[in-house]
Amino acid sequence: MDHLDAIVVGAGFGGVYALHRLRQLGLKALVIDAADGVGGTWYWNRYPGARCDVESLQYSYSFSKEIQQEWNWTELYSAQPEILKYIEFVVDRLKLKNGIQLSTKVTRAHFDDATSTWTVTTDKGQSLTAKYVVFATGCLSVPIDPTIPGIENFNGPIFRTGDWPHGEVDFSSLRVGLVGTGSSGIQITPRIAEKAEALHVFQRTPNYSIPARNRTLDDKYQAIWKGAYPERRAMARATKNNTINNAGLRSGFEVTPEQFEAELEARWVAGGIGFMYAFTDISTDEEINERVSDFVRRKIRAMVKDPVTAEKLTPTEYPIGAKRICVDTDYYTTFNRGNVFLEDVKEDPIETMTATGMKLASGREVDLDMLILATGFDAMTGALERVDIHGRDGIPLRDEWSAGPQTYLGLMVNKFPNMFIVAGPQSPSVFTNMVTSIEDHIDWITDAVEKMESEGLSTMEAESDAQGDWVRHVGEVAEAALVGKGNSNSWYVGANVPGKPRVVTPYLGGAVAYMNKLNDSVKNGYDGFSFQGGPKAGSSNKHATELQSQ
Ligand code: NA7
Repeated sequence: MDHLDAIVVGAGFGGVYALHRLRQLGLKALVIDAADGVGGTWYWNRYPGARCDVESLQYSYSFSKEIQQEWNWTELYSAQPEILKYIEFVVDRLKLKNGIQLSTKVTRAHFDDATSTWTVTTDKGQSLTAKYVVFATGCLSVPIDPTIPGIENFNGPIFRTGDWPHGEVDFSSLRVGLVGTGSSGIQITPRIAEKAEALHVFQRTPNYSIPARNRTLDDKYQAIWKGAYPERRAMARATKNNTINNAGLRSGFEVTPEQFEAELEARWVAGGIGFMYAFTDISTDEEINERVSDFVRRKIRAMVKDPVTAEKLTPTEYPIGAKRICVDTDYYTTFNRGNVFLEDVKEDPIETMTATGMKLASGREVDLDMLILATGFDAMTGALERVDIHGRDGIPLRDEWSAGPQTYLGLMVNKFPNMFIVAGPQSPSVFTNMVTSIEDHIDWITDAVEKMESEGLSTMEAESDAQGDWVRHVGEVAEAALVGKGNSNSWYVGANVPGKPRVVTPYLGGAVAYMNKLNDSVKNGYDGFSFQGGPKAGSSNKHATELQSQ
C-alpha cells in the first residue's frame, strides 16, 4: 500500500493549486481525477457555447505574478477551450503533471482512528494511505438526468452538456431536442440553432438572462489590467463576491424612478453579471428585486417577436437571482428564427419518449433525431456524497449529512479529521469568483497543514459546537436573502434533485465576512478546531459568542 502525505481528489482549479502548495511545503501529494485530462468543470463541460460569465482577467489564478503576466486571454469572457488550455498551461508551467493520476475514480475514503490516517480506494483497485485528504471535487460536477419515461427507446444519440463528448457533434440537418434552460441550455441554444434543421427547446421554467456583450480583448485593456494586477486582485478580494463588478453603493430606494431605470439600462448595455450589482438591495429587498425583474421581463418581451413565445420565455414566478442568474449571447433572439420552437412542458408535459421523438401529454409528437440534456447537477454536495467517505468510528459522511451538509466554515467536518473540502457547501464558493475562493481555501488549508507538520500534530478536526453554530449561522444569513425564494426550485437549495434535503447550501454572507471569520479563527489559535498529538492539543471556544454578535 502506497503512503502519501496528502491525497487530493479532483484535478480542476482546486486540485492543481493544492498540489502546487502541498509540494511547496515539501509534502508528497497525489491528485486523483476520473477524467483523462485536468480541468475539472472545464474538462467536462465542453459543449458548444460553454463560456465563463466572470471576466477572463479575473477568473484566473492570482497566486503567481509570473503566470498572470505570461498568459494572454483572447476574449473578455473565455470560452471553455481557452480556460482548459490555461489550466493545462499552469500544470506544465509548475511541473505538476507527475503528481496527477488521471482516469481514476476515488470510490472510498476511510479514516482509521488507530493510525490517524486516511485510506483511499480507487476504481483501479488501488488502496492508498495518507495523513490528509483534500476534496477539490467541484460544486457542479455530477450531472443529473431527468426522469423521462421511455427515454431508452429513443433511436437517436443523447448527449449531456455536463459531460459532452470529445470531438465535434454535428447538428446540421438534424431535428434536435434540448431539455433544460439553465445556464448550459441558454448557452448552447444559439449554437445548435445556427446549424440544426430544427431545434425544439423543452422548457419547464423560464430563466432570467443578461446579455454578456462578449468581445475580443484588445491588448491595451489587457495591458492595463496586467499593469495593475496586485491592486486589482486586492480590490476584487475586498468585494462580497471576490469580483470587480462595478457594484453600486446605493439602495434602489435612494434614487428616482428615472435614475433607477437609467442605471439598469446602462448595465444592460454594458452586459454581464454587473447588472445584478446595480443597487445594494437587489438580492434582499422584494420591492427592489421586483422592479429589476420587471426591467428584464420588458427586455425579453421587446426582443422576442412572437408575443406568445415571449410570454413563455418571461419568468414571473420567482425573483431575479433566486435561481443562478444566466448570462447569454443571443439567447432570446434565437427564438425569432424560423427553425427554433419553444416547447412549454409545464403547459404540455413530456409524457414519454418514443423511438422517433418526444410525446407530449396533449398527444402531440415532436420528431427528433438527437436529444440534448442540459438538466443540471447534483450541486455542491453531490460529488462528496458519491464517494463512500467514513470518518471516526466508521461514521459515513452521507449519514452525517442526511439533513443537509454539516461543516465548520465549509472547510472541515466534525468526526472527519484531516479531511478538507475546497470551496464547497457552507462556504461562499458559487456566489463568488470561484478561482479566488479556491485559492483562499487552499492557502488556509496548507497553512493549517504547515502548522501541523511543524508542531508534530497528528489530527485537526472541526469541533462539534463550532460546526453546529456555523450551520445555524449559514441558515440565518440565508433567511434574509431572496435566494431560493418563490418557485425558483434552484440547485442552490437542492430542489432540483428528488429527495435531497432542501437547505440553502452556499454561505450567503459574502467573501469578506467569510474570510474575516477564517482569519479570526487562525488568530485565535484555530478557534473551533481541535488538534491532537502535539503541544497544541485541545482548543479554545470563542466562536459562539462571535457568531451570536453578528
Ligand atoms: P441548471 O441551472 O440546474 O438548469 C437545469 C435546467 O434543466 C433547468 O432549466 C431545469 O428546469 C431543467 N430540467 C431539469 N429536469 C428537467 C425535466 N425533467 N424536464 C424539463 N426540464 C428539466 O443547470 P445548468 O447546467 O444549466 O447550470 C448549472 C450552473 O452551471 C449554472 O447555474 C452556472 O453556475 C454554471 P427547472 O428550472 O428545474 O424547472
